[in-house]
Amino acid sequence: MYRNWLRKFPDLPADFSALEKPSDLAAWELSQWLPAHSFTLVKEPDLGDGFRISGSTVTGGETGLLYGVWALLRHMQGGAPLPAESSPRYPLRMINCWDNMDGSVERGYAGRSLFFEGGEFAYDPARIRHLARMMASVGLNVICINNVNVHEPAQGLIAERLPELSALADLFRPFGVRLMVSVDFSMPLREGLPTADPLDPDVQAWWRRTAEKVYDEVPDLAGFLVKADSEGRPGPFTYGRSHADGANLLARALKPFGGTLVWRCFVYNCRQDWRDTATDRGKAAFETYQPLDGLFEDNVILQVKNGPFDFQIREPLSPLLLSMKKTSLALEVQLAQEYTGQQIDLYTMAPLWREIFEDLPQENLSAAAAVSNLGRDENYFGHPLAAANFFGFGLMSWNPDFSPAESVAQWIRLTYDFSAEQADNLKRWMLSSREIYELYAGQLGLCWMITPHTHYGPNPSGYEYDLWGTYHRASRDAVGIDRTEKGTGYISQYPPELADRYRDPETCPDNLLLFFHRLPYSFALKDGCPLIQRLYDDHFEGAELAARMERELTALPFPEPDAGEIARRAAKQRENAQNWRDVINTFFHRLSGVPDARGRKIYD
Ligand code: GCV
Repeated sequence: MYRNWLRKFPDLPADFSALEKPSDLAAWELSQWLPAHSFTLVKEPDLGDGFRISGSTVTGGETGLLYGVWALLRHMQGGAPLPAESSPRYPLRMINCWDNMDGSVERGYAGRSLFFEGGEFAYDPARIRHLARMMASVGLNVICINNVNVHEPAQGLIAERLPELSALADLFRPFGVRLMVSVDFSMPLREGLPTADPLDPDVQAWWRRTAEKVYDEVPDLAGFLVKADSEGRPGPFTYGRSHADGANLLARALKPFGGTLVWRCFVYNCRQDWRDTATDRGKAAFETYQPLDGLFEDNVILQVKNGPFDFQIREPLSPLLLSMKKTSLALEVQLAQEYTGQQIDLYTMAPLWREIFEDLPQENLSAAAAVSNLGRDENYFGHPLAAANFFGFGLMSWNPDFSPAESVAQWIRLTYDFSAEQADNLKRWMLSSREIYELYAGQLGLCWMITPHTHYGPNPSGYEYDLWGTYHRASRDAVGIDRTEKGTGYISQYPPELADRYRDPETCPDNLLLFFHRLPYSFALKDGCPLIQRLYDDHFEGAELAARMERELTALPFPEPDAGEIARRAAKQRENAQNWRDVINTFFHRLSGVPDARGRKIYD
């Protein structure tokens, strides 16, 4: 079996009868590596996920022992610095799978579902255990197995499918990984009630009974995840109720069992008229949730995407993450490279998360969630190097101060037997891959130049006259959207210091300029370069770098099957980058009529 960064570790045993809990597994992992007597494991339940390593003793809670052992193993095998003690910043470190029970994966780029096929549970227990081991090795502790768009028969996961859910939970349990399920807000209707109104006593009783049955079968279920009133999903708005009413309904049902209700804040009008320039989709989440701050039960976590839109190449931090002082929050990022090359183009995310975490107040952030990039492909991730995103997310949701460079270096050392020079070369390309992608696929904070629906490849007018609220409004003279108070007013959702910084194009960082401002093509950027010239230059440079990256990556001695997978993807990325360059440059050239100052080829 393909083992990713665990390839140098021994196989898991076939018989798990003696490995029921994380501390058992901690002892087993250690015994494979070190003579049994050289390390002692001491359980100190109060430490929970945390651990201490001193001399030849690892002390930790039930799960802490397993994380402590993995810290030790990553140190020995991957050269990671060994902490004397450590505990995670966020109690919940979650992977959100968007897997459907028909076996498809929404926005999945690594094959079909690892859990489902043909409307049924269908998995290889050995692969599930391996996935759980990968999660444990980097401190991840929750996996939501089904799509937030809950299509039948997935509603049944909390009804007639409970025994199967329980069997899957058993596989994850020894690794300290708890299951979560996405549930449909209108579930009571499916079960014969006339309404799903959160204030209806019968509906409340129905959810309480359901939670009881669920926890009878899966006593350590982490909780429910809900996408409501979003992109056609049912929700409390149908009944004229608020999202606090909706979330609290489920939270109260889960509370007696210690369950958490994770409620996504991806709510916006997806039927906008492009002619309406006053409505700004970016404002929607803040407008819906900020007035509800303080009204949620204490086992509710509001899960907020990192930016106000939808995992675009560059977005500012969502103002909602900066403004909910009395509510627990989860940061949601996307490992699946929906808008960032779909696990064909190389796009290493740790530098992006560093920026996000740097700006994020930590006080009420209690969880980090990542939309999964997993699938049934042999290597789980499609692009072999996309595994580093899963790995890095684990390390950075344990410790958001973790260095992106160290996370990538550690992953390379664990995964490949490279010389220091080869490893450095790979690390350099991985760490610059995000900027390279940004150069050719969307710079200066310009969003939505992508092909609608598939979200792959350039199509600068594709979303422009559509109903999704996704516009760049490029014209003959100018491009971008004025989001200051003179425009849509989005900027006023930020705390004053940040709003001041973004408001003035002179102080707004260039990489977000067209997100916040509508500017003429002649506008001089910080280095004096006219905006239109920067658009051209970046696209030429991005395509050149993608070509160079292909040459250098394919010169590295990757083992098979990685070598072939990487070469195929790097060649496709080179073609993609050229296509983006030509389509976007021609688009702006036709609009503006401004020639490239350096006389390079732009198609008419
Ligand atoms: C799961 C975007 C994606 C959808 C996804 C949605 C979400 O709109 O394109 O596929 O649905 O985000 O995050 O809920």
